Amino acid sequence: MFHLRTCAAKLRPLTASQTVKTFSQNRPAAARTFGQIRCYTAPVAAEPFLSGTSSNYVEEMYYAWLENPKSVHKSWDIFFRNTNAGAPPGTAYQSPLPLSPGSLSAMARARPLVEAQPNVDKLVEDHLAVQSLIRAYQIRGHHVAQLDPLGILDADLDSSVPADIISSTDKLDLAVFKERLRMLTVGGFYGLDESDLDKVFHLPTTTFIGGQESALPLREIIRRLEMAYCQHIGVEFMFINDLEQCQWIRQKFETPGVMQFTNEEKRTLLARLVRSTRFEEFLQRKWSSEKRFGLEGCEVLIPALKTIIDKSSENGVDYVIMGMPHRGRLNVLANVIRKELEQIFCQFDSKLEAADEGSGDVKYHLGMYHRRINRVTDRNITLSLVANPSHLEAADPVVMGKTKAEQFYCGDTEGKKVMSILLHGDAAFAGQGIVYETFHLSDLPSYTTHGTVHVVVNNQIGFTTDPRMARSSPYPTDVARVVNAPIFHVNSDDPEAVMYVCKVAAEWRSTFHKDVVVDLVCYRRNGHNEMDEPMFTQPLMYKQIRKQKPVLQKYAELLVSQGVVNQPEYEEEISKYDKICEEAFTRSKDEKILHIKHWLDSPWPGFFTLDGQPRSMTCPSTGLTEDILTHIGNVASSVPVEDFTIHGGLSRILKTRGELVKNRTVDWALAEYMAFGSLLKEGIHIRLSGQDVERGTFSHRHHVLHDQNVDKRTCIPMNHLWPNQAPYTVCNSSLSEYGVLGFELGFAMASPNALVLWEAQFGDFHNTAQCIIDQFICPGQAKWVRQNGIVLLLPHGMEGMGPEHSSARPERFLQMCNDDPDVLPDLKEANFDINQLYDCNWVVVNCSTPGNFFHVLRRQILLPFRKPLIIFTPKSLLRHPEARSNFDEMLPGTHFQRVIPEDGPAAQNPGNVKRLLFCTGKVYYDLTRERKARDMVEQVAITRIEQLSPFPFDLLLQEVQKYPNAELAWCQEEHKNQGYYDYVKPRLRTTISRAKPVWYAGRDPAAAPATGNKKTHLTELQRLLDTAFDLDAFKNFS
Ligand SMILES: Cc1ncc(C[n+]2csc(CCOP(=O)(O)OP(=O)(O)O)c2C)c(N)n1
Repeated sequence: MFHLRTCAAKLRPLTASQTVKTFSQNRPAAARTFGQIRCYTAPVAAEPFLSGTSSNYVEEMYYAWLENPKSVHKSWDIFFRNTNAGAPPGTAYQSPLPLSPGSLSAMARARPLVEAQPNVDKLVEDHLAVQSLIRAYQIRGHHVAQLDPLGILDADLDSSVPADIISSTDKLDLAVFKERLRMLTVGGFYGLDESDLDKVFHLPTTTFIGGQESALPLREIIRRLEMAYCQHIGVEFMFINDLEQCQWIRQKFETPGVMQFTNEEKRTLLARLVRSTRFEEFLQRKWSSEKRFGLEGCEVLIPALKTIIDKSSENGVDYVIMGMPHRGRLNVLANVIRKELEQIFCQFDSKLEAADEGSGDVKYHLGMYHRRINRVTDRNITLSLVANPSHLEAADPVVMGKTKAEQFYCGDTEGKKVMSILLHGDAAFAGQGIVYETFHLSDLPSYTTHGTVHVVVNNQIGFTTDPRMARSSPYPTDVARVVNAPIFHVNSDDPEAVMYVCKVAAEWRSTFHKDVVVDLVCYRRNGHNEMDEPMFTQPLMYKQIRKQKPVLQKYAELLVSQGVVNQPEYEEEISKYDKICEEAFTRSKDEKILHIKHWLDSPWPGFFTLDGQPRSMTCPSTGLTEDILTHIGNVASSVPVEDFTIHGGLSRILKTRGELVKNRTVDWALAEYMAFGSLLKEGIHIRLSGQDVERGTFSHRHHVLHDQNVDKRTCIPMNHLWPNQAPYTVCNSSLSEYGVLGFELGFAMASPNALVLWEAQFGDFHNTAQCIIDQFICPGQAKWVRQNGIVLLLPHGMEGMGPEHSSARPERFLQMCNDDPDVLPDLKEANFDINQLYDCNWVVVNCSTPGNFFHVLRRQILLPFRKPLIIFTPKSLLRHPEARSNFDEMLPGTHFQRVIPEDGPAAQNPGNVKRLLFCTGKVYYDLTRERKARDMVEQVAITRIEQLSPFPFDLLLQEVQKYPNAELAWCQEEHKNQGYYDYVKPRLRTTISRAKPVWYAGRDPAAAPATGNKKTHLTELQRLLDTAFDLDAFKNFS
């Protein structure tokens, strides 16, 4: 019975008892956080006899009446019936008739206002219906929000109104509204009818539309839901499975009157719109035939971004890293980052000479870094816009990685100081898979940046493609739903609504530290660029656009009509900014030289000289003392914490490591350990990321030990090496190459004093990250004068594993090297090797010994500049008994060997050598084995090229000169059209002034990198070895 009472009390429409009862004690904890205690001012409170002191009595009467209407006095019975039937305020109560003779007949005359018997089932149903209705608006209200400023397309690509929403597109028109309600009633969806509109319903705790009220008439409930969810803001959030977060959003959008702005805020918004609009107009006037990818149609982006930044700055953020595509980029540089206008304008002058090295990039790709005072908060803020290629969305993970690094370096473990904002186009956001990959990094412990604010410039077109042909999802933003990010769609012709959602987005990020999306539904006033004719393909849309009043004009008129500004003030604001532009334009004509370095997104203060040059052009020895090697080796073969049980198999691995150390030897894993461990000692942060890198795909690394008895208890011995060492981060990534490599590239951008490595599971998987390699890593410095020392570890080698998992495609990396195959550099130049490294776009190596691997990793940091390093790493050599290095090869004074010359019997009597074989990587071990088997150690010399690019012309010339009677051959295990042959051959020929042929011993050309048949693999291998050691093999070709 008690249960019935409680339920009934909750679900029934408002009763007298509820007029005086506060429900705060019944609310869940989340509601306590957000809810205000409600005081009931619904119509029945107008009943004259109700007061606080009578509340308990009334309540008791009510419960008694619910159980049995006859148990209470007739007057109460009438009162409760009237109330439940929705009697107007003050009319529910009818005074009881006097108990006098004839009173029975009088009593009989005292009829309730509403005759019907109380029908609890109906009341419960009605109340449930209202709850469902509220929920329907929360879930689907955005589908009917008026988001398109042009009023022609539906932002969700669907013009229908959801069946469970009473609204229509003409929402506040009562006639339409009634019709809709009638339809829902006839269809039986809610079982409500028009007469219910004035009934008062108690509001559930999951809505804030009541404000101070806990109950409202249905008509008002609907009106408020419409105001919250169906105007110019469409809120998508009900997929979030966290009650607190949902309540937070509901409160932000449902609370009546929440979207209020002061006059000061409105004036600031207008001034920002003036700048945004007049900047584009200025460029259009001065350079009408230049591409600039203007913002016209989404001018509100500038105040939107500034609001996000203001609000974030207010919440403690002092560094914002941004990434964005072409649209509006110059405007963002000018009016958000505040790049000097003359620097932007002079980019339009094609006659300016570039002062910096490199090929440069078009103006709407360049990055920027600027520190200034935020005028609204009066706090310092640093803004950085990351340079990006044309490849849409490719910069997303890069921005995230850089943000993570900046957070890491300033100890901002919760993202309170550094944050990122990513801008997107609607077509690109929906179409590019990297967006999804980046979202999936957003909440991973080693990749999270604690929330990114995403802003979509949703101009409802992608170049010439209509959104109905560009995506299958209702909105372009649906991808964000996978990480439970709330999505705020907003009509960008309503600047105040835009400001509001931006404010909420920034607050969301600083409250929950999770991603959030602002979808600015706008239009593109011009073609894709200023030269394009949009009427070819979107005639109707552009007819409408031609009629569309610019948002600045609309908003200015509104503020003038509200008396917030007057016309002269508005015009003054415009001429003030126009003057700023004109003056900057005049100054820009004085610029004679274009400095791309002024457009650097990540300066490395102190690393270079003031002129941006390396501090030296030498590299110290990369060797280490025996003590250091031994210490690292010992830690690498132990468990440096107490009471930690590791797997038995791992104990054996560590024991073997210990024995290697005792024998002053290293294998691949130990060499890597020693390189990392020693750099950590020198204060260099190391970050190794990629799929399964913690253990290592080939189970050789084991940088994270797992306690076999305690769940999730781990130990990273590398972090137990030295008292004041730099931290070591090793992290298994999500199964993404594009996203994760982009992220690590961004991480490496932030500081030169970190060794950042990305390892592919197998080298061939790098091609799903090809865009990062092609657009950033290979040409990054040339385009953006920005160095980057990222290291790619790409397992590579033909081991009979089939076409996949074999080749890291060295030919592709080598084909992209910028050194000239036909020009022999000046080999006598001082520091030839370092100069070569300085001039190259990246370094490509394939080490055949662990010692050389150790040196090249250390050299990466000891060099006075940074270059990307591509390392083809071995698989079978990880455990090959000959692939070991002695400590002597790693002691002080030793270096990375670009070439490892023959040092066997052939080198003792070079004049007798008939053939000099050049090779790289693992095939060296096959060649030496075969040579020994054939007893040809005197006749054939084998020289390993460890650094393929930049090509070691100097050392190879020495090698060739040493064997005057030898014919030269290049041997590789890769197919002829792959591997290194096409890169090495012309360079070897240049080295020897084309005096001799360079023969080829290797597999035939092929489409696939390797055979899928193990036996064929071995046959092919034997054939290439036969060729390599058949001294007559090339006779017929001479
Ligand atoms: C990865 C990639 N594919 C294709 C292009 C060519 N492209 C340049 S802009 C554009 C349309 C982009 O549309 P949207 O993302 O909606 O941005 P908008 O130009 O409308 O602002 C296309 C297809 C590109 N830049 N990048």
